[in-house]
Amino acid sequence: MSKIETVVNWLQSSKKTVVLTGAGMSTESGVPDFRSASGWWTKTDPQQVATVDALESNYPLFHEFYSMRIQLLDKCSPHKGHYILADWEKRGILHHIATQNVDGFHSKAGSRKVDELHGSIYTFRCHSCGRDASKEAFLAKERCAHCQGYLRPNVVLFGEMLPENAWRSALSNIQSADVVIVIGTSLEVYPVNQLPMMTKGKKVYINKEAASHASYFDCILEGKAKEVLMELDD
Ligand code: BV8
Ligand code: ZN
Repeated sequence: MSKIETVVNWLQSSKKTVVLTGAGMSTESGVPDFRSASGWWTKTDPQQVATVDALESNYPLFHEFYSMRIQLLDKCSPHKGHYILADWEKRGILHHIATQNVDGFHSKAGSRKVDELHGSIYTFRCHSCGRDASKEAFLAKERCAHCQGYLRPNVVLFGEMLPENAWRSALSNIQSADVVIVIGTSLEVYPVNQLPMMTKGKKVYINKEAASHASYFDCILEGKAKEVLMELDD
């Protein structure tokens, strides 16, 4: 039996299937990932743009990095793989998605049960007083109308805590799953990289290259997320 047939059998007999995604889930939508050859962190030092210190000590660079990503994302959209996962939720094959992605593509494709572990690049707040802010105000580099503080997207920067509810939900869903499918992540970022170790039963890893975390996975499907999901969905 091929690996794909094995995973399809797991999906059909699983009572609870959870998917964990990273930036490799969106590269086929035209959105760069972070750590592969064409990733953001090969061109930009994350310490210079994706930390609280970067925001507070070099706001122009922080603002330029996130504005550029928002403008790129505005031109991209979910691909077939996102829609397959949304359809699996409707058909009762998939029960929950935990994503590190901030692009909102799973929800845009119709998935309803999605935990955004690293927040969203599409909602904004004042970094000082926490008041909500608009995308237009952020892109126009306006200051907070209430306290003149810096505006920022609601992404989780390095050193910041993950959203409590999303983290707890992802933890309990993955721990109680029969099958966990991990798609398009290097699993380099803590604490999300702890999740695969907390699973029992069957775990599937879909990346372009073999997982450096192979020991956590019962099956490694090489290949691109969209292609593999389309094969699994046939
Ligand atoms: C926390 C901002 C406490 C949002 C991101 C020293 C100093 C400070 C902190 C630390 C430190 N050492 C460790 C830490 C903790 C730190 C961390 O892990 N740093 C590491 C990297 C050194 N973590 C944190 O600070 C986190 N907070 O720890 O708080 C805490 C404790 C307990 C419980 C809760 C909290 C905050 C982490 C979030 C940081 N924010 N970015 C943004 O701008 O997007 S991280 C950044 O990496 C993104 O958010 C991204 O989602 C995340 C993970 O990356 P991946 O999604 O895995 O992407 P990557 O490119 O790495 O991999 C893609 C893979 O897909 C590749 O393997 C590629 O081959 C593959 N692929 C590509 N295309 C495809 C494909 N596969 C299939 N198909 C394809 N088509
Ligand atoms: Zn404010």
